[in-house]
Amino acid sequence: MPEETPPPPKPPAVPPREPDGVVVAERKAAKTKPPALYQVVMLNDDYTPMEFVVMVLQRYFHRDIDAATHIMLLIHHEGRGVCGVYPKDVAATKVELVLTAARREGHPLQCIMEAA
Ligand code: TYC
Repeated sequence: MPEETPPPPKPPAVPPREPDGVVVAERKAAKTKPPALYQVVMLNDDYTPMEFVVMVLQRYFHRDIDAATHIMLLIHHEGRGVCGVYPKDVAATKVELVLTAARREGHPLQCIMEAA
């Protein structure tokens, strides 16, 4: 019975070479996508002081006093408002920071993130 011949070895994965020895680098299309964005939304309640919400918007969302007051009043009247839009991990960190600060002061402020 004839012996089976093993399959030929695979060629090594090296970049293609021109006859003159020049290595040809192929440009691949970038596989990275822009990060998914999330909006951080603050909800109204009847107990958290307006001044605290304005402070949160200034400290964690880098709003000046006028913008922070505007957003706070919008939340107060509409029930919710967008504080900012960020990549997922940044949005999650901001929610955590806001909730930690609110609980530390004994406020029931609610802050969530939603796909933008
Ligand atoms: N409604 C609150 C009050 O009258 C103020 C407030 C604004 C609370 C925005 C939460 O996300 C909020 N003291």
